[in-house]
Order: sequence, then C-alpha cells, then structure tokens
Amino acid sequence: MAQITLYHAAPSRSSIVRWMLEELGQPYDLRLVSFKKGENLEPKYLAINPMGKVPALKHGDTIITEAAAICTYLADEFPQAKLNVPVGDPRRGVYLKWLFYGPSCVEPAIMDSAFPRKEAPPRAAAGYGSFDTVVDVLAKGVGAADPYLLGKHFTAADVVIGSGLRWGMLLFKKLPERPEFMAYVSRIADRPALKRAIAKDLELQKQQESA
Ligand SMILES: N[C@@H](CCC(=O)N[C@@H](CS)C(=O)NCC(=O)O)C(=O)O
Repeated sequence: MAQITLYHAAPSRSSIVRWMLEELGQPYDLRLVSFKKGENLEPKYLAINPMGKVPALKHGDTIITEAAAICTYLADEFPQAKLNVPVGDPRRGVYLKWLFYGPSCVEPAIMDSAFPRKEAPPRAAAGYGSFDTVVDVLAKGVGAADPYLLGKHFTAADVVIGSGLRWGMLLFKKLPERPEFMAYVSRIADRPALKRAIAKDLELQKQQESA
C-alpha cells in the first residue's frame, strides 16, 4: 500500500488533515516542518509545497496541498472509510459545496475580520460576500445538521467545516458563539478521531517545547 506522509506543524491548518487521517484509519507518517527554523521556506520543502505552507500530503508519488483538497482526495481515495459522497450520488453537490465553502468563504471572511483591510472589498467583488452572510449561511447549514452536514453520514465536509468552526470560534474567537455553532462543535468534539488528533498534537507541542 502506498505510504502516506503528512507534512505537519502543530498547531496549524495541518491539524485539519491530521484529524482527517485519524478518521480514515490508515497508517501515516509525519514530517514535522518547523516555522521557527524556517524549514517551510527551504528549497527542500518548497519542492513539496511552493507556497511554503503546511499541510502538504504525499501519498505514494502524489503530492497534494491545500487542506480541503487533501481531505477531499483522501475521502475519495479510501472510499471504504465512507468519508466521501461518491460521484453519482445526488448528495455530492451539497458535500462539495461545504468542502469548498470552508476555504473560499469561512476562512477569508474570518481573516478579513481579524485583519481588516484599509478599504473593505465591495460585497459583490469579495468571493465570500460579507462576513454576516457567511455566518448566517454557515449557521443555517450546521443548524440543520442532524447530526452532521450530510445527516447521519459523517464526511470530509464535517472535518473541513468543523475545523473552521473550532478554529474561528473557539481558538481565534472571531466567529460568534451562535447556539447552532456551539451545538455542532460539541457534537463533533465527541468524535474519537478528533480527540486522538488533538491529544497527539498536544503531545507533539509538549515535546517541541521541551526540546
Ligand atoms: N490555503 C492553505 C493555507 C495553509 C496555511 O496558511 N498554513 C499556515 C499554517 S496554519 C502556514 O503554513 N504558515 C507558514 C507560513 O506561511 O510561513 C490551506 O488551506 O492548506
């Protein structure tokens, strides 16, 4: 079986992929990338991800970057884990919508709110429209989640949207603590794979701090 390697730094967006890998249940290796030492900007790593960012994932000879793309790839590549909605399934449209909504709407809306530009982009020109719209659409989506975005079926879309919510609301404190968000986030916090990913990342952070 082709080996899976995650290029990782904890805590960072590569923790999204770590959670996904724990859900997948496939063995994987970690390659730690130290921002402190500037390893992400060294030629060796830029050959993996020319953006100089984590996560990146190597699966056999295939290299994938961008957290949501990696989650989508893994879900499709390992269908036995049932974390995808396959081509031909009518629910795939909604599934893909949420996978893309994370990086193209939730994340830039949070970033613009945290680091406002001198002149805010016009609503029509900004891909995410407005922060309030993003929050409302997200609240409607996760408010209807029963218990997950695709109903009983937990998918990679929950990993991406769940991570965005945890990060934006609990860690970055930029998303409002709406009851819909709180309920969904507490539901996904019960996932053993997320608990494992968090515990492993905390252990890693401890090791790095004491090194
Ligand atoms: N669009 C990328 C963003 C990745 C990203 O910004 N990663 C941050 C860590 S959270 C990073 O590697 N920062 C190091 C740097 O830019 O120097 C994704 O979704 O994977």
